[in-house]
Amino acid sequence: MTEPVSRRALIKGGAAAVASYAALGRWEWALPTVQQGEEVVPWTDVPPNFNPQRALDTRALEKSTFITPTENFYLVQHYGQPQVDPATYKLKVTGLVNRPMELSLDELKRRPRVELIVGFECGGNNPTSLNRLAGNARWTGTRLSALLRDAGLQKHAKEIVFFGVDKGMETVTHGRSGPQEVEQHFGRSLIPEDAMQPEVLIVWEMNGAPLTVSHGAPVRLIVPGWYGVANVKWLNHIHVQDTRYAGRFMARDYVTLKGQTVGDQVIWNETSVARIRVKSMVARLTRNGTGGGTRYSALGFALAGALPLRAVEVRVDSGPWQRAALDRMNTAYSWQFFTYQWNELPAGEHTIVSRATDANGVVQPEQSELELKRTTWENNAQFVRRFTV
Ligand SMILES: Nc1nc2c(c(=O)[nH]1)N[C@H]1C(S)=C(S)[C@@H](COP(=O)(O)O)O[C@H]1N2
Ligand SMILES: [Mo]
Repeated sequence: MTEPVSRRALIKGGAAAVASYAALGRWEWALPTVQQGEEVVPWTDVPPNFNPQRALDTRALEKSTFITPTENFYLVQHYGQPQVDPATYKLKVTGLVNRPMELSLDELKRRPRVELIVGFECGGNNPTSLNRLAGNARWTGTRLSALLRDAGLQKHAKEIVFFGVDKGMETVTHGRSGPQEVEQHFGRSLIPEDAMQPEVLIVWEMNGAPLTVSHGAPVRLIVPGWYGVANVKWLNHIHVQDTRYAGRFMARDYVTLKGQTVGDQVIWNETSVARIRVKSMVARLTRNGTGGGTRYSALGFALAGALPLRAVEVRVDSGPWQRAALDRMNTAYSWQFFTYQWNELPAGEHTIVSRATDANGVVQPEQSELELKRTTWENNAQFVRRFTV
């Protein structure tokens, strides 16, 4: 049996990985584009009116790259996209810190610069949207851990809350006080242990250019290994407190309801969407040649949170699971590209599916294994694709 990967090992891996990326300097490594003589086999499971605008979309994928171009990176925001003036922008650090801070964009940019390729998906990504709410980009910024060290977390600090500039009116009903109408900013929180991981970044660049308004300009948080909701855009306030933050996006929205069987009992657990659950999908299928000499090639991506991947396997029709090859351009927090090639395939309708296994041995489940999960968040089910040859 395999030992669970320890947090300690992850911290060390994380720090080393962050350092070595900078040295590599080969970010825009293009995905193996469709080779000469190779043609894309279209999926037959794409709804006819499907809008292929975003991200790792099935039809757009032939042109996709390991790094998702910024204009193709999916977008999610709950209160619209605020315009923030970079000249007057300030990042505030308040609450249980010894030295409260207020940093201008220039002051932030003078801090040690770190680049990291990070892939993530929306916690609401699922097969009905063809799992297209995922992307992989190169982010440039500075470490949150160093900033929090400079601010000096007090001993009784238990929660770091990250607020965006964007806000909306929310009706909050708790206990007997009745509905309360209040204006709230987009907010998400991390416990100090998670916030102090070396790979968590406050970023101002995406793919080598200043963040666009839609992706959080001038500054956003990137929490590698977590679902997209953790990556607070338009970040302008970090508040440290001694109690759990239970704002909408931690405790009323982005909450997974899932039954867990414990002995002969089912515990209905409600948990905040947090670390990415191991997942993969086949995104592109191509063929080369004709007749008996045809060669098929499947390409897909996997996400395993902050954990390394142990394996990705691919299955065609009801055949055996076969090991896919992981791409050498993958890095610790990027999405993980995989390929699988084979020859024989009779004319007709077929299916192809992949399943990833993380370093702890957790295997991506089949949809039927997620029966006790009643909310659509965190759908990491194996995604069966259909095609005809
Ligand atoms: N301030 C703010 N940050 C936010 C959100 C938001 O609504 N407001 N949406 C979150 C969600 S749910 C996701 S999936 C990611 C999407 O990031 P992207 O639009 O850059 O892809 O941003 C997260 N950060
Ligand atoms: Mo999301």
